[in-house]
Amino acid sequence: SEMGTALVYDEEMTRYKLLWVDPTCKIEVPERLTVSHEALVGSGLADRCVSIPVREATDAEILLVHSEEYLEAVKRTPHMSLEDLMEFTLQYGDVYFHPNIYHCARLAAGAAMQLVDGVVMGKMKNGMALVRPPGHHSQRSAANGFCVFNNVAIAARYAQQKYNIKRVLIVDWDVHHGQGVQYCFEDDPSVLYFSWHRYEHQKFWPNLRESDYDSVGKEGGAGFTINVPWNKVSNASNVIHAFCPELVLVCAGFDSAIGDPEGEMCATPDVFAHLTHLLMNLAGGKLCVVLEGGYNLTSLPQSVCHTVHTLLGDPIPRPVNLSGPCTSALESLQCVRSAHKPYWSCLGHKPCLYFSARESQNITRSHWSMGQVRAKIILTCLLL
Ligand code: X5A
Ligand code: ZN
Repeated sequence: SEMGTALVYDEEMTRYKLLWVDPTCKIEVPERLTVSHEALVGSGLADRCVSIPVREATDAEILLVHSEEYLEAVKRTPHMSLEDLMEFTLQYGDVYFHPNIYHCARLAAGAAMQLVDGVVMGKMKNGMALVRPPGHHSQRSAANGFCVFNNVAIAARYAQQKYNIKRVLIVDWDVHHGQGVQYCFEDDPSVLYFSWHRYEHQKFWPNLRESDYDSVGKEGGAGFTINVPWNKVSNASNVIHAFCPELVLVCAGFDSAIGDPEGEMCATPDVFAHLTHLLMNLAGGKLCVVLEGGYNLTSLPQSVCHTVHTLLGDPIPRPVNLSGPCTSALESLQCVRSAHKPYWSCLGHKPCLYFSARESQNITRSHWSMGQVRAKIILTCLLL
């Protein structure tokens, strides 16, 4: 259908897995993709989308973000013995290699670009790419955090180069900080990177100093990196509108969803309908959602379905009550705001946040409800 919602998926990306024992990596399984796709098919959502085939990213496209040495090194992995693969893996953090992961990583980056092609050329209004491996932790010369090539960063550069798009917004709602995306664009004002992530004063992976709110970008890109470490919050929607993106890409991790073994949060899957809905109001609706994390095989497919439902224009579930975050989150809001004030005149006025003290207390007490708090904070920062 014309101007519909694109779905980019290929079963080939399920054909790699962890071949040795590694407790850190065992959650990144092929079933993440199969259950998500089956849920879209079973609910009739897949039929309502326009299927776009994947393709392999070319060398030149991968080199938009990665170094030649790194690409050449990864290219050798399909021919390695198990022993060599294990050794190759050891130089990177929280990632594994497999003889077929290089092929899948090329397809994952290619899928993100296929989605950009469809949306930017106006064949579809928006869309989602279901991919493995994820991308947002991978860096110029490093695999990291289950990621090999930085799918969304490559897609952003591709959109700029091929379609002359000047301003790309990347929203990262994965529970982890996408440091790979941040490094790629930290000195570049043409890509605004906005990430919410669990941080816990550097106790949560990837445990980086530069994931904090005071990393705002460098040189010409100062003000164009916005980090909202959990449980700190910013009124960033003014900034996002002032930036006036021509294209919005989402690093869509669903590892903040309920029951996720990695995120340990409890956002209900309908939260992702709201996030999607809010982002659909930017860039004339040009929205490309690309899968990153999400490791609970029940909540992941539900979250994916909520996202695609919303992309298709179906009514969103009743809005969650926006009564708001705790005092420490409000304090942190001020931190993010003051860190960004030198760069954005729209941050000059005070945000008006309305919260009930009773609920704030309830939600700050138990770890279990952190996801709910996070959901509210996210919605609050986007709505204001
Ligand atoms: C894409 C993603 C998480 C890696 C966690 C490693 N990666 N502890 O969610
Ligand atoms: Zn993640």
